Amino acid sequence: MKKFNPNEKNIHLIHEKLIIMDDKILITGGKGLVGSSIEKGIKLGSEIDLRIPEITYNYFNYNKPEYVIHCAAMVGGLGRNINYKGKFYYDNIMINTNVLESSRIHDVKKVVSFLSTCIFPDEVNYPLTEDKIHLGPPHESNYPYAYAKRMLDVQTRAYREQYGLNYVSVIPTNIYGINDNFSLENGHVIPTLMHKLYLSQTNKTDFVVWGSGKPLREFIYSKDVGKLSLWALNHYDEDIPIIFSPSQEISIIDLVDLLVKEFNFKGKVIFDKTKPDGQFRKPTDNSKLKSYLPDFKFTSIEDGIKETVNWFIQNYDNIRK
Ligand code: GFB
Repeated sequence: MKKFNPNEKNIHLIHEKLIIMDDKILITGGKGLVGSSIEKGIKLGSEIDLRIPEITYNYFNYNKPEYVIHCAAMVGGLGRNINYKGKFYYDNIMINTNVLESSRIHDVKKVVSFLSTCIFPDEVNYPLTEDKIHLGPPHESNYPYAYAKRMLDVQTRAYREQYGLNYVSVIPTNIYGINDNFSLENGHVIPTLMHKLYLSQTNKTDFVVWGSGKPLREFIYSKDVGKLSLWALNHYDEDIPIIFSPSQEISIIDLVDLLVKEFNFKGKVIFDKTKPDGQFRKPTDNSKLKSYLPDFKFTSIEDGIKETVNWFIQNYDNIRK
């Protein structure tokens, strides 16, 4: 642990625990699902276009953040990934490259970057562990996003090696929660199905779900990701990424049952098999995280969905949709 320097205003040692002061942490993508769940830091939204090197550089030059939690990305559900493959590659490779390079040039002490479990190979021995990221091609539905995120892992490790920078990355599974994007075309499965159910309830129409319902997914509540990313900023220093997941799978059919119950929906549920199922499953092994935080309590999917549905209904007029 670095010797305490009283002149250093933004770092305090409390009981040997490193506490980084609020105004020195920059949260890119700070107004999105993940960024807004982090209870610290300067929340940077899309008002600054991080795809443009000069704009990114000038922002860092002017604000001089000392720590960065890098959540900014072009994201979306299965449908958006399939329909915007070029943009998913370009936007994410540019945003990540600029944020890490501007961080390096402006002496940012630590960057925590976000990957996703969809970057893992589609065909690999399950469960997914951190050492398997580059062992084969990702699923064809989202390979541009997956490779751009894999390159964020590569850039992070390269900067550690050449510049000795303590930059790290984390791999959350599918995230859901308040402040999500509830778009019917571009959203992830949980927010999109919530929106569809709400409309079916209101308009007395059938509730149409994509695909067979057989795929399996793991979900983590955004507030848990917020806590874990601050933990990583303060305590995770390894060169390989770490998986953030409760490592519990649920089928889309069972997820639909949970949502139908939460909305007390009595109408017809239809599985539209003309729509894609995407990757069949992405089961993770979270024992690395457990080795650090054996007592971390993940929010149950029932509680997370209940809280998100209440927030969704109360904020319907102002949500992203
Ligand atoms: O959340 P989701 O869009 O992303 O879809 P992925 C998950 C599953 O939900 C798929 C089913 O099996 C879909 O077929 N599903 C059922 C629906 N109804 C719907 C619906 O109305 N909308 C959507 N979107 N899905 C993404 C990656 O994959 O996971 C991203 O493409 C990112 O890059 C994200 O990594 C976390 O889990 O299939």
